[in-house]
Amino acid sequence: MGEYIPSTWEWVADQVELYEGSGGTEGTNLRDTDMPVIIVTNTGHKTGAIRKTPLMKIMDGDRYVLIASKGGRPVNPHWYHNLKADPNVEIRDRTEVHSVKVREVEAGEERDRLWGLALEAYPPYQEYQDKTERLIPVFVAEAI
Ligand code: F42
Repeated sequence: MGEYIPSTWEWVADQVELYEGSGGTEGTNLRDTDMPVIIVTNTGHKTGAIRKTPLMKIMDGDRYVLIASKGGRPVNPHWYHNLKADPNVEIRDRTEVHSVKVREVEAGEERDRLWGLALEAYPPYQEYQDKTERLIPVFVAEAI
């Protein structure tokens, strides 16, 4: 693993610093909301750098669901490519850190069900999907 390179989006890098710096006791919600956030530690597939990506906390039972929405921008987030290259990531959920293996859930029944759970937890995902041609990728994380 390389060294940690913070997100180029300052508000994101700031949230990671507060979340991790407080051992998962502060900065654990989406700013100005009470919606819980997790942090996915992944490996940059080009740089080998450690990347830390806050995402909304979406659960399917005891499995985490990761939504590569990037606010509905036309291209997938960089972290999407990192997870495809190396699905072994760590998920920090407040004070707990889980080692998991993620897999992308292709279009179909399972994805529809998971997308429904995502919308329940964070309705703006639908606005993001309406903004872009790309089908927003859905990952499910299974404990190793
Ligand atoms: N993003 C989501 O997609 N879904 C969410 O549910 C979500 C929730 C959320 C909650 C709180 C918060 O603070 C942020 C939240 N975000 C959410 C934003 C998320 O954390 C990411 O910032 C966002 O999805 C964009 O991801 P990104 O990986 O495109 O990040 C950019 C800004 C970035 O860091 N780019 C780096 C750069 O230097 O430009 C490169 C990052 C990288 O991983 N590079 C790879 C490498 O090898 O190091 C190469 C990757 C490649 O493209 O091949």
